[in-house]
Amino acid sequence: MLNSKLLTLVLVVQPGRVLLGMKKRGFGAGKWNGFGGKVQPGETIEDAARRELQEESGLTVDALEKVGNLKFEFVGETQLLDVHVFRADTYNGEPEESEEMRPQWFESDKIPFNQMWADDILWFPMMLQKKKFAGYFKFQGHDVILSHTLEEVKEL
Ligand code: 6U4
Repeated sequence: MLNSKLLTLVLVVQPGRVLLGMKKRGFGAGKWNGFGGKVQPGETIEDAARRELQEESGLTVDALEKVGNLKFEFVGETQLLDVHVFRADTYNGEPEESEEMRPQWFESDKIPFNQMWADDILWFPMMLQKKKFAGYFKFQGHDVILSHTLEEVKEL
């Protein structure tokens, strides 16, 4: 049995554009990604998503919509990542660079998938269309997907 680590990922979406952050350190450094991190003891997953978004981008949000659940296995590692993906369509404040992330808006048809996690190009279209999805990805290293499943779901 693999034990799993709960993580959050928030995509801030505006008409025609998406906010991503360049990860400056830690897991996934050098990639553009949504904002998120580990759920802490005593915190709900949604609270963690709000906290990480605020810490990494400076933005606060009222409503977060649950859009996806992605599980990642890395060959040779015993811990599975269980990533809960949220979408925010409204936000307060202005994006600000943090120690961890450098935020930047991207037009929805110019998302830099070649500098993102390899799974993102597969589920971003569903996220942008407000479809809910669940997926499982088996990675070799950080760049190669050996196998995966991904499906649209009614409930998360
Ligand atoms: P700290 O404690 O800040 O050093 P760190 O090791 O940097 O933690 P953290 O907490 O930023 O990791 O969490 C990793 C982030 O990357 C989470 O938001 C989930 C996200 N993530 C992990 N694998 C991903 C993948 N394959 N595709 C994706 N996001 C992923 O889009």
